[in-house]
Amino acid sequence: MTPRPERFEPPTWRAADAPTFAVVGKVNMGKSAVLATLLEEDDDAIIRISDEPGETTRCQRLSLTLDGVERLRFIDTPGFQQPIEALRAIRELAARPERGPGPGDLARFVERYADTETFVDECALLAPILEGAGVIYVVDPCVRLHDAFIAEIEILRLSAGPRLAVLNPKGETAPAYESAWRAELGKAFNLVRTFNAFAARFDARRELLAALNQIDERDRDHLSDTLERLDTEWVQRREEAAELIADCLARALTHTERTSYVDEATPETARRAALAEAHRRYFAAIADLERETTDRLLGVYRHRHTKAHLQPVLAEDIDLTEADTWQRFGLDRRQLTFAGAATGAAGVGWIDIATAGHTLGLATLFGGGVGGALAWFKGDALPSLNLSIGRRATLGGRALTVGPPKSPNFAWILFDLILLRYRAILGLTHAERRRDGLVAASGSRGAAKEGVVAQLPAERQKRLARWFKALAKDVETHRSDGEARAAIEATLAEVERRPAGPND
Ligand SMILES: Nc1nc2c(ncn2[C@@H]2O[C@H](COP(=O)(O)OP(=O)(O)O)[C@@H](O)[C@H]2O)c(=O)[nH]1
Ligand SMILES: [Mg+2]
Repeated sequence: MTPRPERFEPPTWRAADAPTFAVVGKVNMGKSAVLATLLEEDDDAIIRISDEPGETTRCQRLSLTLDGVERLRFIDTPGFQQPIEALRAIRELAARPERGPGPGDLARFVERYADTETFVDECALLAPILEGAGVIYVVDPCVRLHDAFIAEIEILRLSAGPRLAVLNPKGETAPAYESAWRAELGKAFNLVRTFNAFAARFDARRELLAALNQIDERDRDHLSDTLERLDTEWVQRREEAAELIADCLARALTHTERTSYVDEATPETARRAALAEAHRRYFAAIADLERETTDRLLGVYRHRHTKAHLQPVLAEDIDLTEADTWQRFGLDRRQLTFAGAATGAAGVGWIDIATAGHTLGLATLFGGGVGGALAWFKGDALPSLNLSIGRRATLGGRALTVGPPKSPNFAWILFDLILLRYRAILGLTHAERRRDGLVAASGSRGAAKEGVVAQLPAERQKRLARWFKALAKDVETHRSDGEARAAIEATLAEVERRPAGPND
């Protein structure tokens, strides 16, 4: 007997201990995108999402892993190429044609064509289903329901396992054909759910997994347990995020830059130059810290390929005293509210900086080459950052320390900015791969303008204000403060409930 060609050996797609689902549908409906978002996989090398039809030519195994254990398995498939012809072939092969095709005829179809060059994709996508995998059928309800789709649905109806249909609307507007799709899908699927691969956040992911539980009676306990673990892991991530943010604040609020200068013939000139350099370094260090924290938060939420980039560099001639400058950033001076009310606001300069920070990101403001951040802060007309400055004489010269800012608002500005970053991170999906980096808080309006901290309960504001003060006095003793950590965590939970708007 001649050995069978390799592709005849059926691989075992189904996992012994993890419920398995084949993700099927026409090419380009967003099957891979749905899986990328559902499984939080942003790596092109692992899940390829592409406009080019037919890029996926083989089935691919992907897992939902929690605590290092595969809990659910998904098979990404190439998708249907010739559903109408395939359905005709299945009907022709039907054991009892007078009754129409039955479940056994799917196997007959694969057996007949697996060895040929015909229906290659259909055979590939049916293989895991014939092994008993459930079906997740992905369609775009913005696309008209035509005969080829009806043939796909008819083929999938013959499968024996649980079947879920997922509407992934790719268009911007309300899906034009949703009701037609739902009516047709209702005949062949246990459940129909909407899941927008480019918009789904944690709740939507959880709902889709819960839908699997509803349709898959075989594995109900396992799926319930999986959902519980998913929730636990989500809380752990928030705890980790709170720790990173607390650490960033503690470091930023106590950071200083040292410099020295020599008392030469023109000591005042030397002093100014040294001071300017120390200011520049101070702002650069804070911007780095903010960027580093944002990158680590992206990591906590499994965004391995998105980085916190700088915003586009501002024009050097920007002048915060000009009304049209404010308008350029969508700001109205009268609306400039800030947590200052609760924390004892400093002068107008502070409000200016707070707002500019929200809008542009501290990284831009401090690190973005705005003639050095000093262009923003020097001169009476412009806001002043007012860093603490220490001086002492050294051998043959003087030493200077710069930072931290004197105003208590600095902590709130930073905290607010990080919260906006956090919100933007939670709004990212793993399917929509933003290689241009996280652009949160850029030119934002609406909620971002008011910020988050201004709306915190007064009790929590007070608790955090006490912590900020304590840090400034003695960072080592107060760095890990359980209550402050809990206040940050509670704030993160609230931010998660307020989704980022389209402009945030
Ligand atoms: N706007 C938008 N585009 C999507 C969505 N899902 C997928 N796409 C795009 O549609 C194309 C095909 O997606 P892909 O997941 O590769 O489809 P597949 O062939 O079914 O796996 C890609 O260009 C995706 O970026 C979505 O929810 N919204
Ligand atoms: Mg694909």
